[in-house]
Amino acid sequence: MFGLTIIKNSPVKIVILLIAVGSLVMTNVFFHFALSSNPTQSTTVQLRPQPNPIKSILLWNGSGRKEIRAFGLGQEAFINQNCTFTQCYMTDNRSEHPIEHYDAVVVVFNDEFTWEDELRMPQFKNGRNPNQRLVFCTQEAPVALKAYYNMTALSNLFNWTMTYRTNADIPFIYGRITPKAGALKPEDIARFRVRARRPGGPLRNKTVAWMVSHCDTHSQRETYVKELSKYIDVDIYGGCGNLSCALDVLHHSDPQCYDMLESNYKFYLSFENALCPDYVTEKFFKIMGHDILPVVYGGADYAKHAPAHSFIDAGKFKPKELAAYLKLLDANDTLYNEYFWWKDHYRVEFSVNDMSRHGFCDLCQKLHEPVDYKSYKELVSEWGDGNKCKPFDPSIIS
Ligand SMILES: *[C@@H]1O[C@H](CO)[C@@H](O)[C@H](O)[C@H]1NC(C)=O
Ligand SMILES: *[C@@H]1O[C@H](CO)[C@@H](O)[C@H](O)[C@H]1NC(C)=O
Ligand SMILES: *[C@@H]1O[C@H](CO)[C@@H](O)[C@H](O)[C@H]1NC(C)=O
Ligand SMILES: *[C@@H]1O[C@H](CO)[C@@H](O)[C@H](O)[C@H]1NC(C)=O
Ligand SMILES: *[C@@H]1O[C@H](CO)[C@@H](O)[C@H](O)[C@H]1NC(C)=O
Ligand SMILES: *[C@@H]1O[C@H](CO)[C@@H](O)[C@H](O)[C@H]1NC(C)=O
Ligand SMILES: *[C@@H]1O[C@H](CO)[C@@H](O)[C@H](O)[C@H]1NC(C)=O
Ligand SMILES: CC(=O)N[C@H]1CO[C@H](CO)[C@@H](O)[C@@H]1O
Repeated sequence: MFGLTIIKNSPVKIVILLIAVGSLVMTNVFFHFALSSNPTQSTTVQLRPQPNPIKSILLWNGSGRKEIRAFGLGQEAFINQNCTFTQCYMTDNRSEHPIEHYDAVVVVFNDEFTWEDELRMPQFKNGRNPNQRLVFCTQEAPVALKAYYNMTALSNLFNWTMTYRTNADIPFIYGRITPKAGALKPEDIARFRVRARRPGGPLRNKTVAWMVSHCDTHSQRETYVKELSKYIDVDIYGGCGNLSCALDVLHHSDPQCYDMLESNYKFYLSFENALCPDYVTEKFFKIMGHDILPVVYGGADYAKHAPAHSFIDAGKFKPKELAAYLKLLDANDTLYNEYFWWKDHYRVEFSVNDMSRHGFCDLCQKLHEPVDYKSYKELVSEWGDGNKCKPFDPSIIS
């Protein structure tokens, strides 16, 4: 858990707060006019101040990254993305207003930033605006960030987290698998599983595929796969193997690659590069969106992210046992097909657009909730040296 400080409001503080909030509401209303280029609209709003003034968000950095860029900027982005709350305005232009002006400042943390400017934290020359939220935003695992940031130096700075963690203030997750029509009852699930056993489905004569570009990882998935491939054929695509399916394979974004996988292979290795709590990425969700059975290896509790009996957890097997189990499923369509029982009853979201839309729509909504003071005393215990990522367990291959 993060060191969490909720500032309790004494009655006197509440009065001060109300005055502060009141004046801020006015400032925001006028800021709203400033944004509007339509003079008649400004006049109307001036006479009838809106109950929900526009909340302003500064994207401090990272606006060039695809998972951020996918959302867009301005207020139009919130409207075009069909957010429930559209009364927000987002910019990545640090010169538009002094930093303390914004209701939220989003700082993106990433391990692919190369310029010093991308890694630099905002400076508050005029002091912090006590009502402003500084948002720690990342989709990376702590072990990836460690080399780039000194998390110890980021104490008492951030108010909210926007990450893939289940305890994030604003969920920024790689995908979601949701029932199409309400929760399913256990008896429905049992019935669907029996029905899924029927023969059919594509005839595929290859077993295991893996697309991978990072060959030396914290999770040492490569060690597991090396052992696994002694017992079953594993076709490796991308930078770490000798197969390739499209130029774009490194970015896992070419749809043709997925069509190729789907028509040739029965299993796909959705192996994460780090074994960290809740860290389950598009490597899993994207495969769940296709007709191929994922074998997972990661630090998340996958049962929280996907229906029962919809994936195979490599962490529960030694490589040799896993190979034997995959061969059993390969030889028995009844058993293999059962893993697809859920397909007609759930919707899978896995795209960068979905991730971005949910994240920023939720951020806007949360900015409209009553002010609840919160700040992270430290980030080290979750995102720095104290992170809960597990090292590779060598006993799994012995
Ligand atoms: C928003 O809704 C409109 C109308 O239903 C639809 O055409 C559009 O694709 C939606 N946009 C997104 C990003 O979902
Ligand atoms: C950023 O905002 C400043 C001040 O409004 C403006 O002069 C400048 O042109 C903007 N930059 C971009 C890239 O839009
Ligand atoms: C990280 O920041 C802390 C606190 O500001 C400082 O004491 C420490 O020396 C820094 N560590 C490194 C490696 O720079
Ligand atoms: C696998 O199927 C492909 C066509 O789908 C076929 O060309 C190939 O010969 C088959 N390989 C084996 C070993 O059966
Ligand atoms: C790819 O590598 C594997 C083992 O490393 C080898 O058995 C296989 O023949 C290679 N395939 C090609 C097409 O070079
Ligand atoms: C496949 O597995 C099912 C369920 O365990 C079993 O009833 C069936 O006999 C198996 N089929 C073959 C061909 O082994
Ligand atoms: C955000 O965190 C800062 C630093 O801890 C704090 O001073 C400020 O009151 C917090 N603001 C909100 C709205 O929680
Ligand atoms: C990667 C990225 O988007 N970096 C941006 C961080 O924010 C500054 C200020 O808006 C931009 O100049 C960088 O390009």
